[in-house]
Amino acid sequence: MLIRPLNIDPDNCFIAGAWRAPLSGKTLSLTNPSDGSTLCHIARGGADDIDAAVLAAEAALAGEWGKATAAERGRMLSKIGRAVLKNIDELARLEAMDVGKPLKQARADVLALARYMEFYGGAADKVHGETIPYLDGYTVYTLREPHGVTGHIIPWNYPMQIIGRSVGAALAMGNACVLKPAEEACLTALAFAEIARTAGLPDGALNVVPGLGAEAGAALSTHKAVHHISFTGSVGVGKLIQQTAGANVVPVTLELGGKSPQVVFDDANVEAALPFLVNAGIQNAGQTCSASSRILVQHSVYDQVVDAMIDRYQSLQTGPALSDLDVGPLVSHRQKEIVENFLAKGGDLTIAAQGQIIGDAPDGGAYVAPTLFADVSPNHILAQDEIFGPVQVIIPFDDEAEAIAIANGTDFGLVASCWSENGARQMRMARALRAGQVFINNYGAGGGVELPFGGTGLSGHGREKGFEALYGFSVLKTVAALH
Ligand code: TAP
Repeated sequence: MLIRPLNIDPDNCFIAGAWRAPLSGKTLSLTNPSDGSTLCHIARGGADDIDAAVLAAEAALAGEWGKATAAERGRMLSKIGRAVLKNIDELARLEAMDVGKPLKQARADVLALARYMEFYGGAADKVHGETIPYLDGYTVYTLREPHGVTGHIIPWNYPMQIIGRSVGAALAMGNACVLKPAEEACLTALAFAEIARTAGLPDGALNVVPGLGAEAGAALSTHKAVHHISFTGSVGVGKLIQQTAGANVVPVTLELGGKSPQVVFDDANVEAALPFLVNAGIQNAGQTCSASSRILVQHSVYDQVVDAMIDRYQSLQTGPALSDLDVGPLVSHRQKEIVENFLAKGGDLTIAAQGQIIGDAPDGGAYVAPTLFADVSPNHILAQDEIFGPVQVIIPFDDEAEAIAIANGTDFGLVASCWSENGARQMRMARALRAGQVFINNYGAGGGVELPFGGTGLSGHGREKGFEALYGFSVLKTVAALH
């Protein structure tokens, strides 16, 4: 079945620049989370398909793609970025239907994907080795080389953004990629591969094998001819991949979850903070690794912040993705169940406010009303575990030391922000907060592709985005010549 106008054949894998039926002949059905209808069937790729994709990637490295200069690779990526932009309406609509994301959020993801291609296109020929002064008679220099075949296992929440940051950086450095998208959301991954092929990306440089994590994903992460794994997803699967890929001594980048705090001090510009406090929690229905699910507020401004957040929550509207409201459905009924189980664990807490699910939201949709809890103890399960839904907790604190202890008091360390007008406090907090990214008087800095991104603790390790990703997707070789 062809999805036009993007020309994707979703019950097939995309291998060596062509649509290929999965060798098992099996498919999976893909559901529209806005109404529960079946969108289409997708390939249930398995180990044989992963083998074929890895072979195609190796052939690309031995052929045209492997021989391309850094400047040629860069031009190719820039061209793909422009082609992505030309398809913005179709890609956004496809993502909205597949993931359940409100249309304007899906459009932002397309823009980000195009921007990643532009950024990594421009950066491809700017990463290089160096010469090193050494003993008399030696010339010593380093080369930055691709790993070879890179494996990319991605989740359903931001397919296009994660493809941009990981596949974009890997291709820039001259790797050939095998991508295993999530079974709940693989359509834009397939569309991207087709757009890249049409733009001229050589066959085999990017291969996409949809399927189940336990089948296609496991086969990719344990494949002996894959030389680097980039994984974004849950902590449990991340730990597993660290072990299985580690058994082949393959480097792994893990971008896992978070329980990211925003800390609001009494010297903050509260008005400026308010939109960030809520938006960072409910964007993509809270299904964001960097979602801010904990809001820490100093006592003297506590009531003001809680009241303002309650006001905002009461105006939030949830409904079908194509209606383009504040919040869409969750990606699946499975995810809805996970979030509802968490809400049940908050039964001892008082709900401060909830958004509304609009009256004509289809019964079959995976909707959860955004829910705000106030006066939550830092050790409560809702303040400790990643929920991955539109749920935020507000926690009061007395002073800076207590704020730091609470903010750092989970197993995660992805993002944190500090709201304060005191410059010295800003600097102290930037150092004290345990997180891969700290934002001062903002949250997320607009998601710029230039900013290295990754975590510490259970949030993972390694950095993607920005120039830093290019180092991760390449290997340094030292050459010492005696003459
Ligand atoms: P995961 O199971 O971690 O899925 C992420 C990716 O890994 C998917 O492509 C998945 O495939 C694949 N995968 C699953 N098992 C695998 C295995 N044994 N070997 C290799 N790959 C495997 O996440 P999920 O089930 O979609 O979501 C569950 C929870 O994970 C969420 O509630 C949330 O807490 C967290 N999560 C975090 C993130 C980020 S960005 N940190 C993103 C999504 C979810 P299939 O899904 O196709 O089976």
